[in-house]
Formats: sequence, structure tokens, C-alpha cells
Amino acid sequence: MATNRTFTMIKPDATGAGKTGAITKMIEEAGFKIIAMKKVWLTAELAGKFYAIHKERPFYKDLCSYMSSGPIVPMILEKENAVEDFRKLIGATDPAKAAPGTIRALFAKSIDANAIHGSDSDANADIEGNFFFSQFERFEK
Ligand code: 3AN
Repeated sequence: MATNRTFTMIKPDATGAGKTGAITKMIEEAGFKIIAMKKVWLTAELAGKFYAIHKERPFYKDLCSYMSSGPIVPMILEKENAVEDFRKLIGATDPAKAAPGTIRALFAKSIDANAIHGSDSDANADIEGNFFFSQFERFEK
């Protein structure tokens, strides 16, 4: 099903490397409108809540400590077919497998420090956007 909104976060490796502007530029040039955006630094506990879906995975603890190791830039984005098109723009989870020209191919350092997150479904885009942004920040009609 085509949707209009997705959720993303620029991760600590990319914010720390000064790539926030370059990545945001790619997102806008790909036709996504930034609906909401801010810079925050999560505690490991909050990162754990965000990634609760991965609680049983072997990389969960490392993921939570990594995602709380520096600032992140969460955003809500709008575009026709947003979830699917954004996953294409960021590329595969493992940057070694990400298609050339994708955000992860250009900026990710490893499978965990992989520069950016993109929601994998409409339902998760909604849950994840709601985690970071209040109703008035989401500009919902
Ligand atoms: P994606 O972000 O591409 O949807 P998910 O949802 O499978 O990937 O995983 C969430 C996050 O967990 C990834 N962005 C990555 O940072 C981390 N991750 C996923 N798989 C691994 C792995 N095999 N080893 C280390 N970290 C991983």
C-alpha cells in the first residue's frame, strides 16, 4: 500500500562525522518533505524502548549502547510511497551490501554504525514518529 509518511533517524556515527547536512540534502533532493526534525541524545534506556522489537536479537544490547553514544536526528518525512521509496534511498542494512549511491553506501561505517534508520512499514513509521514527536510537531491534519 502506498503511504505518505515515514520516519528516519540520522545515527550517531553520521552526526559525529558532520554528515547531517549532506544526508538531509540527499533526502530533500530525493523528493521527501521534512515534516518534523530535531537533534536529541537518547539514554540507553530510551534507545532500549525504541528498539524493544529487537529485544531478543543478539545485537540488541550493542545497538542500544551505540544509539545512545551520541546525538541523533529523528525526522518525519512525507512523499508518495514514503516507506518503500525511503528504504531504497538508504540501501541495505549492511553497507557492504548497500547499492551504490544509497545513503548507507556513501556514509555508513558498519552494519551497526550504519548512518541512518528507515521505518520498515506504515505501522512502524507511525509508532516511531509518535515516539519522538508530539501531535502538534507532527502537523497532522
Ligand atoms: P534496518 O534498520 O535496515 O531496518 P533492522 O531493523 O533489521 O535493520 O535492524 C535495526 C538496526 O539494528 C540496524 N539499523 C542496525 O543498526 C542493527 N543491526 C541489524 N542487524 C544487525 C547485525 N546483524 N549486527 C549488528 N547490528 C545489526
